[in-house]
Amino acid sequence: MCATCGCDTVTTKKASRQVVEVERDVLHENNLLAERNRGYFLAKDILAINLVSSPGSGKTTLLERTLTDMKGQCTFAVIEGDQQTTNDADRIHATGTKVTQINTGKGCHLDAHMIHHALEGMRPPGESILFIENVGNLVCPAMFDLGEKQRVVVMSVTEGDDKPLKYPDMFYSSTLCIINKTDLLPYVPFDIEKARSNVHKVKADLPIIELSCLSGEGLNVWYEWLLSK
Ligand SMILES: Nc1nc2c(ncn2[C@@H]2O[C@H](COP(=O)(O)OP(=O)(O)O)[C@@H](O)[C@H]2O)c(=O)[nH]1
Ligand SMILES: [Mg+2]
Repeated sequence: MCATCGCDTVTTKKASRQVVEVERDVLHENNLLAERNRGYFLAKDILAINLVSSPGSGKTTLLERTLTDMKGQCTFAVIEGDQQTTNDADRIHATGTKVTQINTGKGCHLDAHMIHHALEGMRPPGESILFIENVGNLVCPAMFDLGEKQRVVVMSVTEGDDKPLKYPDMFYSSTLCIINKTDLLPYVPFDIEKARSNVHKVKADLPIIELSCLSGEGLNVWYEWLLSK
């Protein structure tokens, strides 16, 4: 069983009821804190963006490119979430951006409480964009509002075009879907038409941006999206 959010396959009715109750309490408390974070972001004019995906889809690479290419146009800060290591924070630090790493230990997602604490420590500048890179996982982070304004789900062409159907909560709760690693399309059996259709089966109006952090193709569309928010 997932230690933090209680996700599990439940076989008995009683166990099922208990899981639902625990889940309700945990999520209720999280939602209250998320509203506090949202108020903080609003007051300071901070655009908070929660980046969610399975591990390895390219979240940190997308941030490295964005922070470098848009330097001078916007002020950025980053909160990194991983179970262990400061690897991603080190990569972000190398771009010259203010960054805080949260290690969740056995936890499979960031929650609003962790973000609240990180904000107290880092005090991101006003009128900025705050990226929050969530723990790589297409399940639990969907349930935890962090107080963000935008939730961006990143899938990559090496993961298979069926992922939106398998993990619909993540795609449904997002406000943008990025399909990354399009440079690999000639080499993998990924049907991009089917992927688009699967995304829209889950959420008909979810915008999709196709890009490659490696070749840079499509990044301008992502930058335009960011500036429009
Ligand atoms: N071919 C290719 N590889 C990429 C691209 N974006 C990221 N990667 C690679 O994918 C791997 C995982 O990237 P990373 O940013 O650490 O993923 P994260 O776990 O989602 O943060 C790394 O080896 C990256 O170099 C891309 O657009 N094309
Ligand atoms: Mg990462």
